[in-house]
Amino acid sequence: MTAPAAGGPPAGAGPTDTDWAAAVAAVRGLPATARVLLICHVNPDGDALGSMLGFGLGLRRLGVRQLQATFPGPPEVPEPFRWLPGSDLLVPQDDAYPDPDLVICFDAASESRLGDLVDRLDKAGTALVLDHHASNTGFGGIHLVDPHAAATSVVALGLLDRLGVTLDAEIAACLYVALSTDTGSFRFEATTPAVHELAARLLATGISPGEISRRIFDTRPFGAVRLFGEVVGRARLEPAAAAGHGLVWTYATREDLARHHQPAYVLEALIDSVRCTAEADVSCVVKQSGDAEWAVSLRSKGAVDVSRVAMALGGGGHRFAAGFTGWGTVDEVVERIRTELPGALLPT
Ligand SMILES: [Mn+2]
Repeated sequence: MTAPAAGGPPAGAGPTDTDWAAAVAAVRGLPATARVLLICHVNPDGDALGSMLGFGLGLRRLGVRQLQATFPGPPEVPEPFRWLPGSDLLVPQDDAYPDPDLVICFDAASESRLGDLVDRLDKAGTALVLDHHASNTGFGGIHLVDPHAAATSVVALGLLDRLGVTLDAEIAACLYVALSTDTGSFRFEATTPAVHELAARLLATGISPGEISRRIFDTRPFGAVRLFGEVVGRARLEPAAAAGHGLVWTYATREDLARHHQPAYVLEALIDSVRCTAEADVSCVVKQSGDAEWAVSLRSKGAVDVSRVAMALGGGGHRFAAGFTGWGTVDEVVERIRTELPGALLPT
């Protein structure tokens, strides 16, 4: 895991006036010929893509002409997000400016989430980081990291406002996708009054929350429905784990995906089908990402700080939603989680 860089944000504190001013100056000071590259984390989710593309549309409104957006790995955007306004900004990572004047990074807690794009941070004239993970390692040059923000899109809109960009329906659709995915459709603890006030601002542009929700949460191929049936059917409940708070977990292999002809992104929603288990505070989904490599998602209902578990195992995230990459067999990965759980109990 990357050590916190000197000058990184102190844990828990949001951006200062100085940080905001530096970010505004970095954008306003761009010459007309500047090349701006927007990047986000690997396996981009609604917040990563929505914040990045919504902000990109804002930059376009400000007159930035040489503008690209990209993310590490294969360039395919998960089907539920392909309609997002601003998707024409996306380029495959190999086509992204090798040495942009400004790089802006969205929703990535550490450089390890940026894959091969991490070199752009070093080669860019200025690197601006927008994020909301408390575990953010402080990489990059200018930090707008607010651990109290429900989504990176909250930070993105804060910067767009300070840049004088007028919110329109296209920008709002992107930011609404980001906000609604990271708050679990406004169900999670992070859904503060400020979140609803922000949602109201976005909805006031005329976007349709019903249509957006249907597209991103409620539309899946039938093969994904069958796949979920199998994978949820093999879930295991361990009531004694986490000092009696309980653990429920399941796993999905690449073979499971192939058998049902499904792309990996459909498994993003799997954790929601598992975490409803009443008898477990902690839920876990282990998804195969390589021969002996697994992408692990962790959720907690409040008794356990799963970001501590994830950080102990090389990942990061939020107190009640975190993840890491595990190696070995499924049983080995789950055993490591079991071992970390008692040390991650929150005070009652
Ligand atoms: Mn996020």
